[in-house]
Amino acid sequence: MDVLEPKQRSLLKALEAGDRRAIGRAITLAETNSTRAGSLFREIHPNTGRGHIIGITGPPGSGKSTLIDGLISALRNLSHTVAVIAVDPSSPISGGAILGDRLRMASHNADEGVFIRSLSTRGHLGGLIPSVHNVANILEFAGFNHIILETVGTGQSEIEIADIAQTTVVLCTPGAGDDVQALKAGVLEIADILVVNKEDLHGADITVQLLKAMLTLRAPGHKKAQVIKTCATTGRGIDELVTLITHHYTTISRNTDKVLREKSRRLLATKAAALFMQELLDASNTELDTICAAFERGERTLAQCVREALKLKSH
Ligand SMILES: Nc1nc2c(ncn2[C@@H]2O[C@H](COP(=O)(O)OP(=O)(O)OP(=O)(O)O)[C@@H](O)[C@H]2O)c(=O)[nH]1
Ligand SMILES: [Mg+2]
Repeated sequence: MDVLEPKQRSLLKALEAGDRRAIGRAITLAETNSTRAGSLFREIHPNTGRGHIIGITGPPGSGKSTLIDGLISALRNLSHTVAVIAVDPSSPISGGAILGDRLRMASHNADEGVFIRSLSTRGHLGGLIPSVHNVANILEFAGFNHIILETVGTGQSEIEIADIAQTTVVLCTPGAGDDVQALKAGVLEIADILVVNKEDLHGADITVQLLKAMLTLRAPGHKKAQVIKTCATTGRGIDELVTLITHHYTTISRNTDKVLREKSRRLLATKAAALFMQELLDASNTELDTICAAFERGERTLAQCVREALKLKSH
């Protein structure tokens, strides 16, 4: 049982009360992945699981931030609180996109029931999972009903996000043949809801038909995904999207759902990989040096060395 330092104890109290500065401080701890944060997160974790984590992903410029802005308004009208984390897996915190996101959601700045933060995950060992997961937990602990994770759909990151989120929304735009093609590569598999945003542009209906056709090709027994059209700039379709998102949440059961169990397994595996990697890279690990030396001399294959390193771990 960890004993929290008095400073951490008071941070925890402030967090529970939803204090915004405390939330900011805790997120910074999660971002820097500091070892001191470990005991804090162990305290937070059992008290999470009450928030609905929604992943929103899609190609650059497909309208994710604009749509989220509309979602925030719709959820606030229902008196729900909303936190948004714009996850940027590639670039360090800088002006550009992050500033754009802030401006796009600026109308909610003065609202106590809304919290928006960008998270740079570049340089994190083992992908995004450890920090994003901790940040989502912090926001749940601070009492937010919905935690929206925005991430650009460029590869692995959105698939990782889908393991954290209970509901995953994938955006694309009409007529963007390349976007729809790109969806094939795994992203379609993670979608609970597919949104054709920018429905005001030509070809939205064809894109919807195309996506529905692609969905029928998913593996049998695969979860059903809904397809809808939205126009984020005018707000058309957003109420329907909120209905689909909340409905999806109520239909999944956290403990028994097969899909959730798969997610938990992947989450666990990713976290384990990150922790193991950290240990392996620890310079004081002399036993590992022996294994490395055998590899360098060509006495063992890489796979054999990995197995030996894993054995070290279980001792
Ligand atoms: N015509 C039209 N334009 C839209 C719609 N939704 C968003 N846009 C515009 O598309 C552009 C990109 O929107 P963003 O919300 O920044 O897109 P994003 O997916 O968050 O972009 P990144 O975070 O950079 O990947 C902006 O100029 C929006 O005004 C829509 O429904 N119709
Ligand atoms: Mg954006």
